[in-house]
Amino acid sequence: MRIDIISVLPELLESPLGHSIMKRAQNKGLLEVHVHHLRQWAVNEYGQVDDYQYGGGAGMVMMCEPLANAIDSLSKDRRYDEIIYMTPDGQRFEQKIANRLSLKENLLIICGHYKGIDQRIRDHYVTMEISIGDYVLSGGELAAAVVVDAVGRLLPGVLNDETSALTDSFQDDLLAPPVYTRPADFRGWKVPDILLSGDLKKVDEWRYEEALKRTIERRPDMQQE
Ligand code: 6GU
Repeated sequence: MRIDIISVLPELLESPLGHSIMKRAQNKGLLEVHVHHLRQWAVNEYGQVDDYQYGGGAGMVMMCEPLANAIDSLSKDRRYDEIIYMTPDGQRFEQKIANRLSLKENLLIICGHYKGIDQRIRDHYVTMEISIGDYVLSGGELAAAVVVDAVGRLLPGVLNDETSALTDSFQDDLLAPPVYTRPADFRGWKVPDILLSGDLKKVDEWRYEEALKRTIERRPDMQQE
């Protein structure tokens, strides 16, 4: 999968996407992330990419022309499956959307800043608008990094243990069960006996029951089949 990102603050994306699993995904050639500075499509020598909003009011708006030129230019080299705009008024990001996006070949993500981007770009180019939750960030970059991470780790071959994405919280509309490692007794705090029993069927049943209990208690809003 290839993901292109348009941003006015590319530095914000480097660290989150340059480590651990995201680094491995890219080193293995399973994920390509290309961050493009919007300024290279600025309308003048000052590198202007935003302007005052029509109708007045505080806050700048990202202009049509640099964004349209950026998208047109990038679209010459490949056909994007989705052109995604990161915005707090978008569709709430969740595991099912990550799953769906992980099946695509080419994604283009636009990170907004200030008051956001000119509505006409949203109307004529953007195919999907994503929010990562009901709070406001200073820009779309951290949200884009969240989406790239959630999608990238689902690509076949990225995780070491191929089954481990399947047992994540949310993958079956269930939170994950508690986990333990050595020692079996730490300060008198014991690991549940069942996990030491070696009975894999019992362990699986216990994990399922714990996951269910945790989900009902903490997330009564999550749909139980
Ligand atoms: Cl995608 N962008 C911004 N600026 N704030 C957000 C967000 C996105 N999702 C939640 N808050």
